[in-house]
Amino acid sequence: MKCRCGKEAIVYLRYVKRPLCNDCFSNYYVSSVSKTIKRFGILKKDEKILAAVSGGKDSASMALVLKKLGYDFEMLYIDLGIPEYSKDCKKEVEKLSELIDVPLSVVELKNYGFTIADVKKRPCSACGTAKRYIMNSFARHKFQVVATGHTAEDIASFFLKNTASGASEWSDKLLPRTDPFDEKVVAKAKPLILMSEKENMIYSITNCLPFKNSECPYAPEQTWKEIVYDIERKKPGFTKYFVRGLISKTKGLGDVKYCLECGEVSSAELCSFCRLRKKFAKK
Ligand code: Q46
Ligand code: ZN
Repeated sequence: MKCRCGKEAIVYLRYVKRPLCNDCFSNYYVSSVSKTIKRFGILKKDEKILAAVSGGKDSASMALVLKKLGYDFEMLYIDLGIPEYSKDCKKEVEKLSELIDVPLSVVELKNYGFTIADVKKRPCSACGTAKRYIMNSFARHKFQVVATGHTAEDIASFFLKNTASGASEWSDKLLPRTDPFDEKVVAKAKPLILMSEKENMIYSITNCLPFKNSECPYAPEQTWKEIVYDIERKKPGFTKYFVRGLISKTKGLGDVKYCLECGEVSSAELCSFCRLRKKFAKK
């Protein structure tokens, strides 16, 4: 299988129906993230960003792509005190920091008097709370925004789980960026919100990024993610379209644009009717 540049392809992206070589995949990846960041105003060039890194492929990919796009950022690793796992992840983020030449800070949860290993019931819930708390308080004095490596699958599965459990179907966690409602709160951003885990995996491997390729021992069964993977297998592109739809559901509310051609309300520069006219109208 050849890439359209003529080199041997390393991957076939089913939803764009294209085989891509190493270089073309990397270019595709960086430009996709860049477009998403611009389209949804996820990050600004003049702000100082704190990138939360976990030792996994998603946040490693986020760090490299932010570096390539020229953003001003540093990294934070939170050592949750999970036996073996946290130590291994820390080694990977230290290697990453050296490789991409971006400063890394480490905060240990044990300095707050406990670790995730001490939490016997629902460790992931405690872990999420601890991470959010530490990220926010660490970032507050020096950074304007905290960026995390959430993927399209994270967002889609969160939405499905939330909706199915009867909880409110909407949540800030689904947004590409949330800005603070109080001066003690730092903005949160998800630059990889439209990238898939598979794309992050390929990007990490082809760029020789260090990452830990095994799950946290406390990771629960990922039923909703499995469902998302299943649909994606049957309907390539589903996850990205679904997440894009979720985002536009709120985006459309405060952010009205007008078509450059006819002036009607539109989500893009040209409204879909004018795009149709351009395509089909006889001159
Ligand atoms: S680290 Fe923490 Fe995850 Fe481990 S304890 Fe659960 S939430 S599974 S992203
Ligand atoms: Zn190519």
